[in-house]
Amino acid sequence: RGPAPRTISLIGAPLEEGAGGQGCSMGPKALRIAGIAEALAAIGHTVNDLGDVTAQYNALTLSGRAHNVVEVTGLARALADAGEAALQKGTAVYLGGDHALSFGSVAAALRHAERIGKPLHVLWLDAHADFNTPQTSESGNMHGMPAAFFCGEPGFDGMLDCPKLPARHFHLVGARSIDPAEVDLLEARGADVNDMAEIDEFGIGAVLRRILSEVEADDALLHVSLDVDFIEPDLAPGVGTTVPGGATVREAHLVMELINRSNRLLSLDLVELNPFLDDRGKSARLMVELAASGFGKRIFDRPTQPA
Ligand code: Z70
Ligand code: MN
Ligand code: MN
Ligand code: MN
Repeated sequence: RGPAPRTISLIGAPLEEGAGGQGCSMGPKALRIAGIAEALAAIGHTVNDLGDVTAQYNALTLSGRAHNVVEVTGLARALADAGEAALQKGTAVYLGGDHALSFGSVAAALRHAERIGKPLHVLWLDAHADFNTPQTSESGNMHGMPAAFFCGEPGFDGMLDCPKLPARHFHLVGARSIDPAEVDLLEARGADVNDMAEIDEFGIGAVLRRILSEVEADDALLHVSLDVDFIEPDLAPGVGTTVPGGATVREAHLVMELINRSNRLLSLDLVELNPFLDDRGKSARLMVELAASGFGKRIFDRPTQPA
């Protein structure tokens, strides 16, 4: 007996202009080769791969540092529209692409939640907070900014329209590399920051159960954003920005299993996979396995591999 069947739309977002280096544009292809559609279908879900979105570009400048804002905005707008349509039919899984794609995927979730009159919570599984603005960012890389955008920080005028997420509905888990300006902003806005020290002290299960109980108490929908660098770099090397001390395979699986059990999942980002840096598809396969756990694959369904 498996989980209740869902209709899942896969939407490719081959964005790399939000990151500091190249390679994430190959992420959607790598996730498809690693079997994302097959893995979700094997659980019993109906999977529709909508292909990669195509962006249209319009002139736009922001004040401060925001590299490639035209490319990021074009992709994000196309993704927000495609995502919004997909969410009318069921669940969306976004195949990234760097983390700036979440400007669009979270916009879609916020628009959908508003339309059906439910609150949204966002679970951000990441070594980073991605809470910079063009004013605070040292790097200018827009993959470090989506959470500040959808929580309503100023500095993103003209990018795309969506309702804003209350910062206390932004649940950051796995953080271990937050810039000083981000620390101040997260604190001032009341975001829910759970760093690795808390995971070590209380266990990731306790942290997740507390977050999911808040989602349940709000009768809310949940968007999950999974950055490859949430996981320990040795286990998932296919990412441009590695920070030691990440989640183990077991911790990451437990997170996804608890998300599945909550039955609140609206949409899922799989982001920052850089196949150019990966080790024989290892990170791509792990991301597919984690996504499958989020949609009801059980740990005892896994085959034993030959040595
Ligand atoms: C840094 C910045 C970041 C991801 C790196 C790093 C941001 N805080 N995000 N990798 N996914 O440049 O803003
Ligand atoms: Mn990120
Ligand atoms: Mn990150
Ligand atoms: Mn609330």
